[in-house]
Amino acid sequence: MSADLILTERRDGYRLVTLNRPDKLNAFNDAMHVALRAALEEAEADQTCRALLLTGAGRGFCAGQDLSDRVLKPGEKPVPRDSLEKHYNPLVRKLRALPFPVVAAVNGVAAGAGCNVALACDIVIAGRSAKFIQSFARIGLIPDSGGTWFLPRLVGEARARGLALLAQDLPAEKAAEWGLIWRCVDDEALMYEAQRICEHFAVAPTQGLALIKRALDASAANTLDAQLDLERDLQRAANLTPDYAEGVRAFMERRRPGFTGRKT
Ligand code: T3D
Repeated sequence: MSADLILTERRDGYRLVTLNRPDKLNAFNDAMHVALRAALEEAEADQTCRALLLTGAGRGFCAGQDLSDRVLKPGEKPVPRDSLEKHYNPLVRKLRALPFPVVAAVNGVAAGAGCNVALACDIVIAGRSAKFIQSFARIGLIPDSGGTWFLPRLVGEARARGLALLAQDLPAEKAAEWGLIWRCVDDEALMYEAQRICEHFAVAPTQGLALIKRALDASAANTLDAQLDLERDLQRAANLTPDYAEGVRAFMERRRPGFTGRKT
Protein backbone atom coordinates (compact mmCIF):
# COMPACT_ATOMS: atom_id res chain seq x y z
CA MET A 1 0.00 0.00 0.00
CA SER A 2 1.72 3.17 -1.20
CA ALA A 3 -0.28 5.29 1.28
CA ASP A 4 1.69 3.72 4.15
CA LEU A 5 5.00 4.82 2.67
CA ILE A 6 4.20 8.35 3.79
CA LEU A 7 2.42 9.07 7.04
CA THR A 8 0.60 12.36 7.40
CA GLU A 9 -0.70 13.80 10.64
CA ARG A 10 -2.74 16.97 10.81
CA ARG A 11 -1.68 19.14 13.71
CA ASP A 12 -3.04 22.51 14.79
CA GLY A 13 -1.90 24.77 11.92
CA TYR A 14 0.68 22.42 10.40
CA ARG A 15 1.22 18.90 9.08
CA LEU A 16 3.68 16.25 10.15
CA VAL A 17 4.82 14.19 7.16
CA THR A 18 6.92 11.08 7.85
CA LEU A 19 8.94 9.10 5.29
CA ASN A 20 8.04 5.55 6.20
CA ARG A 21 10.33 2.82 4.86
CA PRO A 22 12.34 2.37 8.05
CA ASP A 23 13.87 -0.99 7.05
CA LYS A 24 15.47 0.81 4.06
CA LEU A 25 16.37 3.93 6.04
CA ASN A 26 13.47 5.58 4.16
CA ALA A 27 15.19 5.31 0.77
CA PHE A 28 13.01 6.56 -2.07
CA ASN A 29 11.29 4.23 -4.48
CA ASP A 30 8.78 5.43 -7.09
CA ALA A 31 5.79 4.67 -4.87
CA MET A 32 7.18 6.71 -1.97
CA HIS A 33 7.82 9.62 -4.32
CA VAL A 34 4.23 9.50 -5.55
CA ALA A 35 2.86 9.32 -2.00
CA LEU A 36 5.07 12.20 -0.84
CA ARG A 37 4.00 14.36 -3.75
CA ALA A 38 0.34 13.71 -2.89
CA ALA A 39 0.98 14.59 0.76
CA LEU A 40 2.66 17.89 -0.19
CA GLU A 41 -0.10 18.78 -2.65
CA GLU A 42 -2.75 18.07 -0.03
CA ALA A 43 -0.94 20.26 2.48
CA GLU A 44 -0.70 23.05 -0.08
CA ALA A 45 -4.40 22.84 -0.89
CA ASP A 46 -5.36 23.01 2.80
CA GLN A 47 -5.63 26.73 3.64
CA THR A 48 -5.31 25.97 7.35
CA CYS A 49 -1.88 24.41 6.85
CA ARG A 50 0.76 27.02 7.69
CA ALA A 51 3.88 24.85 8.01
CA LEU A 52 5.08 21.34 7.26
CA LEU A 53 7.35 19.15 9.34
CA LEU A 54 9.23 16.45 7.40
CA THR A 55 10.94 13.60 9.22
CA GLY A 56 11.81 9.92 8.85
CA ALA A 57 10.50 6.81 10.61
CA GLY A 58 12.95 4.64 12.53
CA ARG A 59 16.66 5.33 12.86
CA GLY A 60 17.22 7.17 9.56
CA PHE A 61 15.93 10.32 7.87
CA CYS A 62 16.40 9.17 4.26
CA ALA A 63 19.10 7.18 2.42
CA GLY A 64 18.32 8.67 -1.01
CA GLN A 65 17.44 6.54 -3.99
CA ASP A 66 16.60 2.90 -3.26
CA LEU A 67 19.58 1.23 -4.89
CA SER A 68 17.95 -2.20 -4.96
CA ASP A 69 16.01 -0.76 -7.92
CA ARG A 70 19.30 -0.06 -9.69
CA VAL A 71 21.09 -3.41 -9.69
CA LEU A 72 22.01 -4.53 -13.21
CA LYS A 73 21.74 -8.21 -14.12
CA PRO A 74 24.91 -9.80 -15.54
CA GLY A 75 25.40 -8.54 -19.11
CA GLU A 76 22.68 -5.89 -18.76
CA LYS A 77 23.65 -2.47 -20.15
CA PRO A 78 23.23 0.64 -17.98
CA VAL A 79 20.37 2.92 -19.03
CA PRO A 80 19.85 6.61 -18.33
CA ARG A 81 17.40 7.01 -15.45
CA ASP A 82 14.63 9.60 -15.42
CA SER A 83 14.23 9.74 -11.64
CA LEU A 84 15.58 13.30 -11.39
CA GLU A 85 13.27 14.70 -14.04
CA LYS A 86 10.32 12.66 -12.86
CA HIS A 87 10.66 12.74 -9.09
CA TYR A 88 13.56 14.48 -7.33
CA ASN A 89 13.55 17.76 -9.23
CA PRO A 90 9.78 18.29 -8.89
CA LEU A 91 10.11 17.39 -5.19
CA VAL A 92 12.84 19.97 -4.54
CA ARG A 93 10.95 22.59 -6.55
CA LYS A 94 7.75 21.86 -4.62
CA LEU A 95 9.48 22.10 -1.22
CA ARG A 96 10.94 25.49 -2.16
CA ALA A 97 7.67 26.78 -3.63
CA LEU A 98 5.25 25.71 -0.88
CA PRO A 99 3.57 28.88 0.40
CA PHE A 100 4.61 28.17 4.00
CA PRO A 101 7.85 27.10 5.74
CA VAL A 102 9.01 23.51 5.61
CA VAL A 103 10.97 22.20 8.59
CA ALA A 104 13.12 19.07 8.29
CA ALA A 105 13.66 17.14 11.53
CA VAL A 106 16.65 14.99 10.61
CA ASN A 107 16.38 12.09 13.03
CA GLY A 108 19.25 9.99 11.67
CA VAL A 109 21.37 9.51 8.61
CA ALA A 110 20.53 11.70 5.59
CA ALA A 111 22.41 10.36 2.58
CA GLY A 112 22.45 11.01 -1.17
CA ALA A 113 19.25 12.62 -2.39
CA GLY A 114 17.93 12.18 1.16
CA CYS A 115 20.54 14.66 2.36
CA ASN A 116 19.69 17.19 -0.33
CA VAL A 117 15.94 16.86 0.13
CA ALA A 118 16.58 17.84 3.77
CA LEU A 119 18.73 20.79 2.64
CA ALA A 120 15.91 21.93 0.34
CA CYS A 121 13.72 22.51 3.41
CA ASP A 122 13.57 26.00 4.88
CA ILE A 123 14.71 25.07 8.38
CA VAL A 124 16.83 21.98 9.05
CA ILE A 125 17.16 20.78 12.61
CA ALA A 126 18.99 17.54 13.37
CA GLY A 127 19.45 15.17 16.27
CA ARG A 128 23.01 14.91 17.57
CA SER A 129 23.41 11.34 16.28
CA ALA A 130 22.31 12.28 12.76
CA LYS A 131 24.81 12.65 9.94
CA PHE A 132 24.76 14.17 6.49
CA ILE A 133 26.43 12.31 3.63
CA GLN A 134 26.84 13.36 0.02
CA SER A 135 27.24 9.66 -0.67
CA PHE A 136 26.96 9.98 -4.46
CA ALA A 137 30.72 9.86 -5.11
CA ARG A 138 30.89 6.52 -3.28
CA ILE A 139 28.89 4.96 -6.12
CA GLY A 140 30.01 7.03 -9.12
CA LEU A 141 27.22 9.61 -9.19
CA ILE A 142 27.14 13.37 -8.75
CA PRO A 143 25.23 15.18 -5.97
CA ASP A 144 21.69 15.74 -7.26
CA SER A 145 18.40 17.06 -5.91
CA GLY A 146 20.00 20.50 -5.69
CA GLY A 147 23.17 19.36 -3.89
CA THR A 148 25.57 21.19 -6.21
CA TRP A 149 23.49 24.35 -5.72
CA PHE A 150 22.85 24.16 -1.98
CA LEU A 151 26.31 23.07 -0.82
CA PRO A 152 28.48 25.99 -2.01
CA ARG A 153 25.82 28.48 -0.95
CA LEU A 154 25.45 27.01 2.53
CA VAL A 155 29.01 26.09 3.46
CA GLY A 156 31.25 27.77 0.85
CA GLU A 157 33.26 26.38 -2.02
CA ALA A 158 36.03 24.57 -0.12
CA ARG A 159 33.69 22.64 2.17
CA ALA A 160 31.24 21.97 -0.68
CA ARG A 161 34.01 20.38 -2.72
CA GLY A 162 35.24 18.35 0.24
CA LEU A 163 31.76 17.06 1.03
CA ALA A 164 30.89 16.25 -2.59
CA LEU A 165 34.23 14.75 -3.68
CA LEU A 166 35.20 12.89 -0.50
CA ALA A 167 31.64 11.83 0.38
CA GLN A 168 32.55 11.57 4.06
CA ASP A 169 30.03 11.54 6.89
CA LEU A 170 29.34 15.00 8.34
CA PRO A 171 28.03 14.72 11.93
CA ALA A 172 25.05 16.92 12.79
CA GLU A 173 27.02 19.02 15.26
CA LYS A 174 29.62 19.91 12.63
CA ALA A 175 26.86 20.49 10.05
CA ALA A 176 25.39 23.14 12.36
CA GLU A 177 28.84 24.62 13.06
CA TRP A 178 29.47 24.91 9.30
CA GLY A 179 26.09 26.51 8.61
CA LEU A 180 24.75 23.59 6.58
CA ILE A 181 21.76 23.37 8.93
CA TRP A 182 19.95 25.63 11.40
CA ARG A 183 20.52 23.67 14.63
CA CYS A 184 21.72 20.43 16.16
CA VAL A 185 19.90 19.31 19.33
CA ASP A 186 19.94 16.25 21.58
CA ASP A 187 18.18 13.31 19.93
CA GLU A 188 15.52 13.20 22.66
CA ALA A 189 14.73 16.89 22.11
CA LEU A 190 14.55 16.78 18.30
CA MET A 191 10.82 16.33 17.72
CA TYR A 192 9.90 18.66 20.59
CA GLU A 193 12.11 21.43 19.17
CA ALA A 194 10.94 20.86 15.58
CA GLN A 195 7.31 20.93 16.69
CA ARG A 196 7.92 24.17 18.60
CA ILE A 197 9.22 25.75 15.41
CA CYS A 198 6.11 24.57 13.53
CA GLU A 199 3.83 25.84 16.30
CA HIS A 200 5.54 29.21 15.93
CA PHE A 201 4.93 29.17 12.16
CA ALA A 202 1.31 28.03 12.68
CA VAL A 203 0.46 31.49 14.09
CA ALA A 204 2.92 33.52 12.01
CA PRO A 205 2.13 35.85 9.06
CA THR A 206 2.23 33.03 6.51
CA GLN A 207 1.84 35.12 3.37
CA GLY A 208 4.78 37.27 4.43
CA LEU A 209 6.86 34.16 5.11
CA ALA A 210 6.04 32.84 1.62
CA LEU A 211 7.29 36.13 0.17
CA ILE A 212 10.50 35.83 2.22
CA LYS A 213 11.06 32.36 0.74
CA ARG A 214 10.68 33.82 -2.77
CA ALA A 215 13.08 36.69 -2.09
CA LEU A 216 15.78 34.45 -0.63
CA ASP A 217 15.46 31.89 -3.43
CA ALA A 218 15.85 34.60 -6.07
CA SER A 219 18.82 36.31 -4.40
CA ALA A 220 21.41 33.73 -5.50
CA ALA A 221 20.92 34.55 -9.17
CA ASN A 222 20.29 38.29 -8.81
CA THR A 223 22.50 41.36 -8.81
CA LEU A 224 21.98 43.71 -5.86
CA ASP A 225 20.07 46.02 -8.21
CA ALA A 226 17.73 43.27 -9.34
CA GLN A 227 17.25 42.07 -5.78
CA LEU A 228 16.37 45.60 -4.60
CA ASP A 229 13.71 45.74 -7.33
CA LEU A 230 12.38 42.35 -6.29
CA GLU A 231 12.26 43.38 -2.61
CA ARG A 232 10.30 46.48 -3.62
CA ASP A 233 7.77 44.37 -5.52
CA LEU A 234 7.43 41.68 -2.85
CA GLN A 235 7.19 44.28 -0.09
CA ARG A 236 4.34 45.94 -1.99
CA ALA A 237 2.58 42.58 -1.99
CA ALA A 238 3.31 42.18 1.75
CA ASN A 239 1.96 45.71 2.38
CA LEU A 240 -1.42 44.57 1.04
CA THR A 241 -1.83 41.54 3.31
CA PRO A 242 -4.20 41.69 6.28
CA ASP A 243 -1.35 40.29 8.37
CA TYR A 244 0.75 43.42 7.84
CA ALA A 245 -2.16 45.61 8.96
CA GLU A 246 -2.70 43.36 11.98
CA GLY A 247 1.03 43.25 12.79
CA VAL A 248 1.25 47.03 12.89
CA ARG A 249 -1.97 47.38 14.91
CA ALA A 250 -0.82 44.78 17.42
CA PHE A 251 2.56 46.50 17.76
CA MET A 252 0.94 49.87 18.44
CA GLU A 253 -1.53 48.33 20.89
CA ARG A 254 1.25 46.35 22.65
CA ARG A 255 -0.53 43.00 22.21
CA ARG A 256 0.16 39.71 20.47
CA PRO A 257 -0.92 39.78 16.82
CA GLY A 258 -3.68 37.49 15.57
CA PHE A 259 -2.42 36.72 12.09
CA THR A 260 -4.87 35.22 9.61
CA GLY A 261 -2.18 33.22 7.81
CA ARG A 262 -2.84 32.12 4.26
CA LYS A 263 -6.37 33.52 4.08
CA THR A 264 -6.81 37.02 2.63
O1 T3D B 1 19.59 6.15 -10.33
C1 T3D B 1 19.06 7.22 -10.02
O2 T3D B 1 17.82 7.32 -9.93
C2 T3D B 1 19.91 8.40 -9.72
C3 T3D B 1 19.49 9.08 -8.47
C4 T3D B 1 20.18 9.01 -7.36
C5 T3D B 1 19.81 9.65 -6.09
C6 T3D B 1 20.57 9.11 -4.91
O3 T3D B 1 20.12 9.30 -3.80
S1 T3D B 1 22.01 8.25 -5.17
C7 T3D B 1 22.54 7.84 -3.54
C8 T3D B 1 21.83 6.60 -3.04
N1 T3D B 1 22.08 6.38 -1.62
C9 T3D B 1 23.23 5.92 -1.18
O4 T3D B 1 24.18 5.70 -1.88
C10 T3D B 1 23.28 5.60 0.30
C11 T3D B 1 23.30 4.10 0.49
N2 T3D B 1 23.27 3.76 1.89
C12 T3D B 1 24.36 3.84 2.66
O5 T3D B 1 25.42 4.23 2.24
C13 T3D B 1 24.19 3.41 4.08
O6 T3D B 1 23.05 2.61 4.19
C14 T3D B 1 24.07 4.61 5.05
C15 T3D B 1 25.41 5.33 5.16
C16 T3D B 1 22.99 5.57 4.62
C17 T3D B 1 23.69 4.06 6.46
O7 T3D B 1 24.60 3.04 6.83
P1 T3D B 1 24.25 2.09 8.05
O8 T3D B 1 25.44 1.22 8.26
O9 T3D B 1 23.77 2.91 9.19
O10 T3D B 1 22.98 1.21 7.58
P2 T3D B 1 22.96 0.01 6.52
O11 T3D B 1 23.16 -1.28 7.23
O12 T3D B 1 23.84 0.30 5.38
O13 T3D B 1 21.44 0.12 5.99
C18 T3D B 1 20.36 -0.39 6.72
C19 T3D B 1 19.43 -1.09 5.74
O14 T3D B 1 18.95 -0.11 4.82
C20 T3D B 1 20.17 -2.14 4.91
O15 T3D B 1 19.25 -3.15 4.60
P3 T3D B 1 19.36 -4.61 5.31
O16 T3D B 1 20.74 -5.13 5.03
O17 T3D B 1 19.14 -4.33 6.78
O18 T3D B 1 18.27 -5.40 4.68
C21 T3D B 1 20.51 -1.37 3.67
O19 T3D B 1 20.68 -2.21 2.54
C22 T3D B 1 19.28 -0.52 3.50
N3 T3D B 1 19.58 0.67 2.73
C23 T3D B 1 20.22 1.77 3.12
N4 T3D B 1 20.31 2.64 2.12
C24 T3D B 1 19.71 2.08 1.07
C25 T3D B 1 19.24 0.81 1.44
N5 T3D B 1 18.60 0.01 0.60
C26 T3D B 1 18.42 0.46 -0.67
N6 T3D B 1 18.84 1.66 -1.07
C27 T3D B 1 19.48 2.50 -0.26
N7 T3D B 1 19.85 3.72 -0.68
